[in-house]
Amino acid sequence: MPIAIAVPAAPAPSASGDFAPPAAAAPRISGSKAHASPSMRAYARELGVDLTRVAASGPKNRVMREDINAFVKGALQTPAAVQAATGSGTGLDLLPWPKIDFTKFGDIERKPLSRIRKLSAANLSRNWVMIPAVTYHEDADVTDLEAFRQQINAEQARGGTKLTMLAFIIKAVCSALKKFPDFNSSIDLQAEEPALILKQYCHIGFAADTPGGLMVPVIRDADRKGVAQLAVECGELAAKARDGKLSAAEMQGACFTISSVGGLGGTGFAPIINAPEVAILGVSRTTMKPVWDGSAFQPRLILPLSLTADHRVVDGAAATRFNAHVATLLADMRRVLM
Ligand code: CAO
Repeated sequence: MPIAIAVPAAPAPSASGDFAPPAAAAPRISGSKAHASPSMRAYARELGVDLTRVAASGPKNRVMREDINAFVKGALQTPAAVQAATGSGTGLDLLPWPKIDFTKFGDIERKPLSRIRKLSAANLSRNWVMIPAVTYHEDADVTDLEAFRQQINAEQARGGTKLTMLAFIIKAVCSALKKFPDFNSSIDLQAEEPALILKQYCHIGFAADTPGGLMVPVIRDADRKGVAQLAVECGELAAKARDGKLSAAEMQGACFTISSVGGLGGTGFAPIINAPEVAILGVSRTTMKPVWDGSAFQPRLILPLSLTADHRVVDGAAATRFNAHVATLLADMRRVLM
């Protein structure tokens, strides 16, 4: 059952990502479609700005980057926004960000934020603040899966596709999303009657570490693809992300995201949900651990899974079931066929 939540009175990005400032700050261009270049449309989308509300200053009433910036600044300076930011009992009552002259304490270097980092900072902050998220931890025994993966990779060492752990995890997640459809949804709180939008498709995003910052390419219809194809597509998309060649379309439409830091390390972490998705799976490094089998400790390869889920959509029992199911599938991938 969707739970209605109190949204601050201040202009804030909504669950759907649209920036909805009060009417006073919003010069709507009545009856006309905003005139803007594709890059300005992309910029407005990233910030959640409705372009029809932005006053255009460019030639032929074209919306410029400065117009979008001015709009956002104006919206943040409305009395409602200031009131919420400064503490009225209705907002977050946050202290202003500390303004510190660090040179008082020693030498510093000022490094500008990359474009990706600026954009992801805005999205991550919104998602962190607006989603009541809880992280659930589970261990998956991937001893047999890793042995199988190594065997297949050894067999096709010359020229074949290298199967990655990530590709198997995507496969298992697709299967779990079919069994637990609420995890493949988005919450619509803007409608008169709040509802869940259940998706009949299964596009999976995965976090890719790039020199410019975090990017999330999306594998379309991952549920219809085999592990080898998923491994190939992950490799291609991750390479494109690192080369800065991902198109906007290749980063859109994900139903669920996987953030795997397993190749780097980690024993567990709490990933931030990539709104409007309702859950994200964090994957850390496999380690050999002693597992009690009822009569003796056995060395088993354990993969830590950390599922962060939106508590408005899925409660703890459902999240734990989902996580446990993914772990069961990874322990015996034959179950994906069931
Ligand atoms: N445990 C142990 N080893 C693992 C592992 C795990 N869970 N996952 C991968 N590895 C190993 C792989 O087996 C590989 O070793 P071999 O070459 O010997 O087989 C090695 O780590 C490197 O793997 P990889 O990183 O090239 O490939 P991947 O499929 O694991 O990951 C990608 C691809 C794109 C997810 C990864 O490159 C990446 O960018 N990870 C970081 C994601 C990130 O930043 N997340 C945080 C976002 S904020 O929430």
